[in-house]
Amino acid sequence: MTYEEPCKIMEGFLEPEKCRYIIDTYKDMCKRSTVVDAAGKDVVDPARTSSTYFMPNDDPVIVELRRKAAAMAGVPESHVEGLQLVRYAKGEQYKFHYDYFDAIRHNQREHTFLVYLNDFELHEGGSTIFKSYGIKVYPRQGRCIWFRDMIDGKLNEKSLHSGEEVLSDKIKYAINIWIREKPVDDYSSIVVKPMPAFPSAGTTKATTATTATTATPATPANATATAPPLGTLIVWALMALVLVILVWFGYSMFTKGRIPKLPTFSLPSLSMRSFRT
Ligand SMILES: O=C(O)CCC(=O)C(=O)O
Repeated sequence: MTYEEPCKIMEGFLEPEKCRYIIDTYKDMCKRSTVVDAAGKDVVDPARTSSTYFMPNDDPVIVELRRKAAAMAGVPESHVEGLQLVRYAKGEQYKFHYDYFDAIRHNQREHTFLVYLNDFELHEGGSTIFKSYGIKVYPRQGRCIWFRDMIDGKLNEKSLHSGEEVLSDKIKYAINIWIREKPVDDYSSIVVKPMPAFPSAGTTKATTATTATTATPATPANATATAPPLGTLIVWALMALVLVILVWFGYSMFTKGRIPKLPTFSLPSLSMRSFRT
């Protein structure tokens, strides 16, 4: 099966009993959804009011879904992110957005597979709307939409989409399967690890365009200056001493052709008389 523009809609991507299993097993794990902000940080945002949960990769149903999506996209399974269960109650939605990142450009999302786990009728809301494509897809149990976040190495701006507000008392459930350009566990290419003394990425405030132009102090305010331990200082001092002696010996051999004479120290001669009583 191959991808076709603008997006591919596949019925029966996941069997009904597996859809039911995912809902029953993981629905209570969902917490308020976040979005990735311009600095690459997960933040709560009024644009996305659903709840979500990243499901375990070793669940056999999840394993099967990961393999299936990776095979269709023609990439190794390592490019698939953790699968995210999405849950919308009445009044919840996800306004128009892209699935690709603004901040993380070196391992972008290339594909999205959105799998619906239950049915919604026209009057119940909960559809997925693609503005540029003029498409509104309603949830059907097991239906999957596959769309491209990148095409030919470029961000696909036509992939702008929204999760329409749920209008009924029914809960909408779906699974996000996002596939990246590179293996997802290659964290070294995604996150630059902070030095131990520096604040961790999770506690850093997002930098706005205005503050970004102000000079950055050479040392972060809350970096702690730690002196090397005493043992290290002693080893350094001994190594410096050995180095001085070697240079001195080398210099003497080179200029005088012999090893240097060690300085002699003579104690002042003590008068016996001073011991007399
Ligand atoms: O719920 C939907 O229909 C869309 C979900 C979505 O766009 C997302 O979670 O990124």
